[in-house]
Amino acid sequence: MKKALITGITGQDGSYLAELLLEKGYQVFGLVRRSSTVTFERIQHIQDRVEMLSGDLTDQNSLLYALQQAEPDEVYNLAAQSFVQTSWTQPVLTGDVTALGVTRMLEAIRVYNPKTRFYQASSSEMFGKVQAVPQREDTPFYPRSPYGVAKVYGHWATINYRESYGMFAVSGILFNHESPRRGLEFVTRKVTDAAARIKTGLATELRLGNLDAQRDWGFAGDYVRAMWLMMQADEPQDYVVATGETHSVRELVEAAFTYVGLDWKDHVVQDARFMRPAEVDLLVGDPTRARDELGWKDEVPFGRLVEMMVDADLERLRGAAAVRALAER
Ligand code: NAP
Ligand code: G4F
Repeated sequence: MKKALITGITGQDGSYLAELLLEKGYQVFGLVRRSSTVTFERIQHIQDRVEMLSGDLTDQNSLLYALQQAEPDEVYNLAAQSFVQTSWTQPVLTGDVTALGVTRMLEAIRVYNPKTRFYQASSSEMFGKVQAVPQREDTPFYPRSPYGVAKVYGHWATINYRESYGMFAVSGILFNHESPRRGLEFVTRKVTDAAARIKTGLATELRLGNLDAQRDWGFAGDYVRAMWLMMQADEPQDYVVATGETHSVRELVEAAFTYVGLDWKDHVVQDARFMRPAEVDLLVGDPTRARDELGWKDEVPFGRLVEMMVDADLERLRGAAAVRALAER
């Protein structure tokens, strides 16, 4: 039985990846950091099938200890301070976790067992102010946030350990991917949650920043398959994982509100608080290498993704309302 250690298992991608690896018969370990509240909401349904190990990407010894406990064949490093906006207010923490955390894990693997395969969650944010359209594996980086800068560091650290020590260390340059499990602070989930709230009478307006930004949005469940495929390849290689289609935030809002029968213009208010000091205007990836070499393809188109997320938010809010009504009887 293969063993995998996932950092960031309590996050969106960690939860989908853990499900996938369990389906494939892996023994799954998850690195979780100490918290005063429970953070297992996304993995509740599989919690008893996963072994949790306490650790933090800022704590070198905890990573070594986790490797000793799990003895994994594969490590998926998904943990990060992953919210771009927060990276301007917490740039040092973002660098510590999202950049140096990668080196800490690579060092732990090098010392403990350099034969362990390593996956790094790189990001299309590295392309930032894009130097080519669409973006490919060889497109130069131009990060536009402390988060993007930290991801460039992690990306090159991964390549450097591969080249310096011959480790099987790979980077997936993943474009935005979303799901009903997406954090509420990211724009897709903020929009689908708001559309559902307004539809059910719980809210009347949605405050957003830049409506012109364009993103290549796919479904997280599809993207974790690409991570696993990259780790099964004969040779370590970096891949762009994307749909190849781009949509603006305005189109996203329109799709979500139209789906619930509302006119977005009646509810959306632009708010300077959600504008960024430097914006990434346009992301669209070219996933040709992943398609040709890994046989990977996205399966959930943009419109279906938005509907799936709105449906899940409606169901959650209606469920909560039914519970409240029962309690008030
Ligand atoms: P997410 O939902 O924000 O999850 C982040 C995870 O990292 C959480 O489990 C969090 O734990 C954990 N974490 C944060 N700081 C940590 C620390 N110091 N030590 C250990 N764990 C820590 O992110 P996601 O959307 O699943 O993304 C997964 C990875 O892919 C991230 O590295 C992200 O930057 C990258 N990425 C994401 C996308 C995307 O569109 N989703 C695209 C490209 C790259 P808590 O639950 O305790 O907070
Ligand atoms: O949903 P977002 O916050 O995602 P962003 O910044 O693209 O980053 C996500 O994708 C990256 C991959 O490219 C990941 F590496 C990263 O970890 C994260 O998962 O914002 C998307 C766009 C931005 O242009 C932002 O300015 O939406 C725009 N936007 C407009 N109004 C907003 C809002 N974003 C948020 N979060 N909130 C708003 O109110």
